[in-house]
Amino acid sequence: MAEVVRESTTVVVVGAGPSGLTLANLLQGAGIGCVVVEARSRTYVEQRQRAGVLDYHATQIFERAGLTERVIQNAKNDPLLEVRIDGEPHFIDILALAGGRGNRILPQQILVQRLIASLLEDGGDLRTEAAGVDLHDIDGDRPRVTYTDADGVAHEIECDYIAGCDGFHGVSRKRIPEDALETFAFDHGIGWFTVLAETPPPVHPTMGVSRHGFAAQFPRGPRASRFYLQCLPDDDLQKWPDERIWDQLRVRLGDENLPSGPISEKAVVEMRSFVVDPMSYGRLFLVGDAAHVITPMGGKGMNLALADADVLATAIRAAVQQGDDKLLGEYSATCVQRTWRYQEFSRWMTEMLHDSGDDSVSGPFRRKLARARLERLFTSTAVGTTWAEMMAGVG
Ligand code: RFL
Repeated sequence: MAEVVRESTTVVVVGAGPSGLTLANLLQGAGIGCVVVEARSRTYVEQRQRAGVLDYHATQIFERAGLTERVIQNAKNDPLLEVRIDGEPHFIDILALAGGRGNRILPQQILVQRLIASLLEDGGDLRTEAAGVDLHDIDGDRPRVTYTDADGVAHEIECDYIAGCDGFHGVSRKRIPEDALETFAFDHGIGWFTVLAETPPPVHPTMGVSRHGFAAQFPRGPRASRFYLQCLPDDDLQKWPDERIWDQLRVRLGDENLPSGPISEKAVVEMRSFVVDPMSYGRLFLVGDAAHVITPMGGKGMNLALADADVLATAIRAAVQQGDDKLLGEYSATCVQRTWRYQEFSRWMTEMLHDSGDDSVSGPFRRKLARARLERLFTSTAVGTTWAEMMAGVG
């Protein structure tokens, strides 16, 4: 029989996305042994473009851990959001309304690159290209993670805790007995067509509301923009040639001079939300997208993942260093509560910004309601503050 390399550590982190890498950095900084096991290559995870904004709450996680310089350096503040309603610009000052607690523009792939560099600089143990990752005895005292490395060598790592940071399609959640989890799923009934293009980023993140449907343009580094266009839930990529994309963006964003540029990615994003409760089982703790998926509206997916990682790191620290399991016992309830607050926020924005434009699905009455809601965002400081605090992740 082929030899199996048997190892032991305190925490095995499954998945090297934003949540797994943040958790690993926090544990390593606290002197807690951990091994990160990632199915993909380092190049792959470092190139994966998705989110672009680190909310204030997430910046504070790195600040408290003394990682600001390594992780957030040169990330610009993101003070204003522009909403173009029928072509008319309206600005909302997130920074001022949230009491100076500002978000930072930091593309997800840059965050991942920096977190990997930081982990390795301090001697962290990151194992990429791990095939057939599996979890065993998650409700026993010494759970195990097994995988085969790129040279075909089988590994078995015994540990105290497993952090399932392997995203929505990962293996961790699937190892929890189905009857131990309650699952909540919601289809928002719309689609978002997303395009990543080499087009100068907007001066401010911009959203367009009009009869033609919702659209948005967000910065992704100094030379690129991510665009979103409301579309049919089952829309066909073939029906979106480049010319139609640029025409629709110009109409919906009310900017006939919007420059076009080479498109490097086109995809239809499923506007679905998903939450499991509880987020833990035995010695397995689900973190980030493994436990909940939120639509991109409001930019909370990555930020919720980082918030979970922070809560779990603090709880593991208390358990390992003070023998106190209380926070670990509360991990799921703490994170699930936060998740629902932000699911509600994302849904609020989705309804407000879609229904107030194209009313072909929701009808004229709901369009008027949504417009009233949208107007209040700009006229009521109380509503603006609530909204800005949620954007900053402190609401
Ligand atoms: P990730 O990023 O999915 O990372 C999971 C990692 O686990 C690995 N993996 C495994 N490893 C070992 N064994 C297995 N069996 C494994 N299975 C999977 C994967 O290779 C991967 O490296 O989860 P994490 O860390 O929880 O982070 C979540 C965020 O990535 C996610 O919430 C955001 O990207 C969502 N999201 C956005 N979030 C925002 O905050 N703001 C945004 O503007 C935003 N825009 C987006 C988004 C997600 C998008 N897509 C493609 C889903 C835009 C898009 C288009």
